[in-house]
Amino acid sequence: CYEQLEQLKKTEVVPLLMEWFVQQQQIICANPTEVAAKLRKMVAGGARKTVVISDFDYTLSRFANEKGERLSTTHGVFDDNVMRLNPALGQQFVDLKNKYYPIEFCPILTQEEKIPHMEKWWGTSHSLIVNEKFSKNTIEDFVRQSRIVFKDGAEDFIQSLDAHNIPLVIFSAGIGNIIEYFLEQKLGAIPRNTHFISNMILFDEEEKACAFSEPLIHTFCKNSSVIQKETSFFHEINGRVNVILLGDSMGDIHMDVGVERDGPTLKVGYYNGSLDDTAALKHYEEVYDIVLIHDPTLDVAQKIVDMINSTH
Ligand code: MG7
Ligand code: MG
Repeated sequence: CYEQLEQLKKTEVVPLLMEWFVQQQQIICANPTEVAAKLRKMVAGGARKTVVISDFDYTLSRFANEKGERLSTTHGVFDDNVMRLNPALGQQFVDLKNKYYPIEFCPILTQEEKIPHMEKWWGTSHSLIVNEKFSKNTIEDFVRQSRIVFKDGAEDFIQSLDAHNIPLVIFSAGIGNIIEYFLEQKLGAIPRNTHFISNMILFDEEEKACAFSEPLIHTFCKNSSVIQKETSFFHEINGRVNVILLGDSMGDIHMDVGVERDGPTLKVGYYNGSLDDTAALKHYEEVYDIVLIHDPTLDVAQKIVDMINSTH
């Protein structure tokens, strides 16, 4: 009975957070009862039972700057920098993007129809990188000069997860090395709690790009099929039954399926599309527990994590 009372006290903070959600215009929560139930379980479990699985491009990183100009994805780092150094090659990257980006977000094609195109896009783009034998140093420089920008509060969010020993799995169909270099440049080092499931550029002994890791991860295969269970961090997330999932695309909603457990996944989705596209927005509301409209911050995820931490 005493224990039950303690649990109850801990979960008393949930209604306060729910109230805050309701007050924020950019937050849509289609089923508040379900969200509150998930949050209560997460608060009761505490930091020890929690893992954060997050996308990187346009989730931890910003979609647009204050002027509304689109910022860069991890792959986009090559479009911009190569255009500057070798316009003919740069144009090839840009042509690929102009051809395949509309297919990725086409509302008519099914995922099955899109997959071969995505494989072609990633495959061609990775071949260009490998054929050019970019060096590790050059790529680090590209990242330094890139238009990848952290969302407001992302640094603090990552550091606070580390401080509370909550693992952060960055699950990205982008390029993992670019994320690593970006974190090193912004945070000084990669926090111990942070792990990557992504496409990694492999370097030869002269530190020149020579291949990409397998299996290839594109937008529509971000699920257990590409997660290697033997990865060293898997023991670390074992027993962490409560998942906070952060994403911005429809391809991000199954990032938790590789983790075996019976706890809840709270899905927080950034919607970067047009507000006029009511069908797309509705779809986001159906698949994500909490939808954040054009939100350039990590405030919501931070508040959830703070709440989980504060009660233990
Ligand atoms: N994305 C995927 N590829 C490319 C590329 O070659 N260039 C650019 N600019 N973007 C690319 O993080 C995954 C996101 O990265 C984009 C091969 C896709 O739009 C994908 O959603
Ligand atoms: Mg993304």
